[in-house]
Amino acid sequence: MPKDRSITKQVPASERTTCEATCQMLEKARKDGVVIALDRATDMKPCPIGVESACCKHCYMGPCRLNPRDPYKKVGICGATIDTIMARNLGRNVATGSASHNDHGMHILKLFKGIVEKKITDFTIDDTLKLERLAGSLGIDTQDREIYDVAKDLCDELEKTFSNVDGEMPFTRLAPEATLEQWRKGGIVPRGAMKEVMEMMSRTHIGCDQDYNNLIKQISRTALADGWGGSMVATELSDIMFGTPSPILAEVNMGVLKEDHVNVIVHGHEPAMFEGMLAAVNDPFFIQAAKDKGAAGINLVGMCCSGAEMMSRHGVPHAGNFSSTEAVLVTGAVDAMVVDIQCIKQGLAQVASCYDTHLITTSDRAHIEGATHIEFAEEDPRACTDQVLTKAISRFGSRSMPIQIPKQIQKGVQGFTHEYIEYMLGGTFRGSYSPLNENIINGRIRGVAGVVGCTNPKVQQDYVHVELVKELIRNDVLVLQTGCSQIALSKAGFLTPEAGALAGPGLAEVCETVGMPPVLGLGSCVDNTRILIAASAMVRAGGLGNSIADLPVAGCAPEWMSEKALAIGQYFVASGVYTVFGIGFPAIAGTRFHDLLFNGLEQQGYGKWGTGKDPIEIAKLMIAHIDKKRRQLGIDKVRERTLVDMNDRRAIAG
Ligand code: NFS
Ligand code: SF4
Repeated sequence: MPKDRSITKQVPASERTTCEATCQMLEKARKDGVVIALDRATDMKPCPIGVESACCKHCYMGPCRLNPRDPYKKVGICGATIDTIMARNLGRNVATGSASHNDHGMHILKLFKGIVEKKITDFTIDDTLKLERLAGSLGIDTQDREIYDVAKDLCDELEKTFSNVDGEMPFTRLAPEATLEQWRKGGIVPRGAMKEVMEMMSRTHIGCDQDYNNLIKQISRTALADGWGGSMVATELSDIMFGTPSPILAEVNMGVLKEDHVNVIVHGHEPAMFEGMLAAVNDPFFIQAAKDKGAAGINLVGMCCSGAEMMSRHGVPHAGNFSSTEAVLVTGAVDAMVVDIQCIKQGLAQVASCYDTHLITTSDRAHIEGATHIEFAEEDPRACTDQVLTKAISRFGSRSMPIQIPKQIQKGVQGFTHEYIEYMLGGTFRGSYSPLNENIINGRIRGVAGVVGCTNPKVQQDYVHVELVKELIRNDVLVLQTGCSQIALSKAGFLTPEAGALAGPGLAEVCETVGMPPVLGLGSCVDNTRILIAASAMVRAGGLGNSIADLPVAGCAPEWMSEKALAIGQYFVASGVYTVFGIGFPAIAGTRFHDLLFNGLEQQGYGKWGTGKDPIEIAKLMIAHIDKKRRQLGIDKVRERTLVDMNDRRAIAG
């Protein structure tokens, strides 16, 4: 394999990350002469034209580069304007992101179908209650029927998510009526995911759709086909097959690795392989095999999104988020890292080879040069998992590397869902979103924010996530989290009821009464759909307007990097949510397309985009939006009164 070229620029490791464990491993990597993304990012100068999406390579007359400082001075050789170019670029980003989540969702559906048809026997239906509830919500008859018959109908219905060429995608029925009407009026109700992604690609070919006002419709439709499509299928069916999470205590950060155990990390996005690994590591045969080599046992640990899912469902420990995946190998303690699809850095292969770790790819859709490929098939999971364990155990037996495991470890409550929020706030007998709405209306909770998404080595790892969430809860904003952001806050200790003390007086009171953290972790990135369903439930519970766009809520991906993040951002915007991206946004401020995204869409009745770099600045934008929505709902005054009352009471008590 070609060696990583050495880098020329370096800054102190502590400037690259606020995660202590990752920092120690970055320092060790440098000593060991190993280069990881956190250092490569310092050395890489991003293209100033590309960073603002001012170039096009959709045909070979170009690539055409426009001047981001004077974007209307030139057009592409075909005559494409800067607005067309930026819209087409965003369209293709969103198409890729939506394709990724829909590909994931299709695989989950295929597994579900295999179970229903009894062709797959290693997995089963775990949550029959959720199955019936979901089927019922889609209009499938569940009365006095065999569970497998209901499941079969659900399969057929959900298949339309991907294969429809017209009509409306099944899960769009779960959106509030006014939101769905808004989509209908705008001509953006998604039909089938394959249709939307294909049309997005076709419309962005040279010489096709060249009006950004028309392109944005397909961009939204393709994004909605992700949020209300493949991602939602993935989450809902994963819950049905592997169990709907409920709050569970789990450990996070590199300290979860154990020197005296065989350490196996699973890093990726599809839960089936991870579930298969979990079954295999509990097999007495392998536990004995590990002991025969002198290990105390086998330690299965997750990373990134499937890690977040396994942590939520089963309390499997989690070693860290996207920016820590190379760093964790530097410990020398990882006997095997098993990966599947998405967000797997190719750089892992080089780092793994330096530390004698087995890097094993398992998906037919994602090989990595230099890694060992052991394909995972749902029909026979053990064929893959057993080979992985055999390799890991043998590597433990012949460990030659010095091992250094950072001590950092943090306990937190994981595994919240929209179902659990309903139950937790509403109580066993009257599970409902009304108490949440009441607390919003009376001002104890100012609003709700979704803080989600990646880490990006362009900025100090976890810094923007943590500082932003701190500021939001301080201002009585309840925070919902997923993905790598949730891991950042877990590491920082915010997913504990004790963190309620860091919240503003209103939110702190609610947290104390209910016994919940001010920051609720909902799982992986596809689980962002839990936020969509929670928002829809809030609308239905009443008192906060008719559509998602009316709610005092806002979203943010503070350290985003992936095309999936853009697809998610756009489906939140199209669903009515103000969505702020940290780091930057691939469009030039001051252009017409930028104005459409950051302003025009809201005027049309959707949400809108925002961007900011500093966490406090981002928090201010989100809170200002929440306050604007409170004003429009006529509940702004109540909050002022409530908080005065609170202070008065405290003064009296003190
Ligand atoms: Ni989401 Fe998960 Fe992390 Fe970002 Fe990647 S792992 S799907 S894309 S980096 S949150
Ligand atoms: Fe240039 Fe137009 Fe070709 Fe894009 S499509 S590369 S703007 S000529």
